[in-house]
Amino acid sequence: MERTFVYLKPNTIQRQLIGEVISRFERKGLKIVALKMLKMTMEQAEKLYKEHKGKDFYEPLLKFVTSGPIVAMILEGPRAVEVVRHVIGKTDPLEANSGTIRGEFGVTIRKNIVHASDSPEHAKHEMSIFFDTSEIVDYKLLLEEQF
Ligand code: FUP
Repeated sequence: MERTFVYLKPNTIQRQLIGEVISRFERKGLKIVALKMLKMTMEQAEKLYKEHKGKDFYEPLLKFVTSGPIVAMILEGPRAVEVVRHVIGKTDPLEANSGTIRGEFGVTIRKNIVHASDSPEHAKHEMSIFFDTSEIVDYKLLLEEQF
């Protein structure tokens, strides 16, 4: 089993798409093991996006992600990192396949609906920015073996 970090961006909350997006992860068979709404601090945003520091989109990106509430979660499942990246689609909603979350609901690259870790190593680091280990719930889904 693998875990990955996901958050719904401020425009997703403003567009009232929280349920719509989360239901896609549930329907895929991923298990939610941590979930909360929060306002990302500038410190959290800087840690999360440190590899983009200096790029032209860095400052507007930080301003956007700290502009309003987000919904952060940890999803668990077999190959969860890759599965979630597949479900959300490519970074630019124009390139994301229809059927993916970004392909269905996104328009611009900055406001691309949702973030998900791109490797198990990044997932561990990103989870630690937003969650204390005591906030992660260990439980079984009765239907887990169906996936
Ligand atoms: P992803 O891993 O798919 O979220 O994509 P990246 O790590 O490449 O980019 C992180 C975030 O920066 C994206 F979600 C949106 C934003 N971004 C821009 O605003 N402009 C760009 O040209 C590239 C990325």
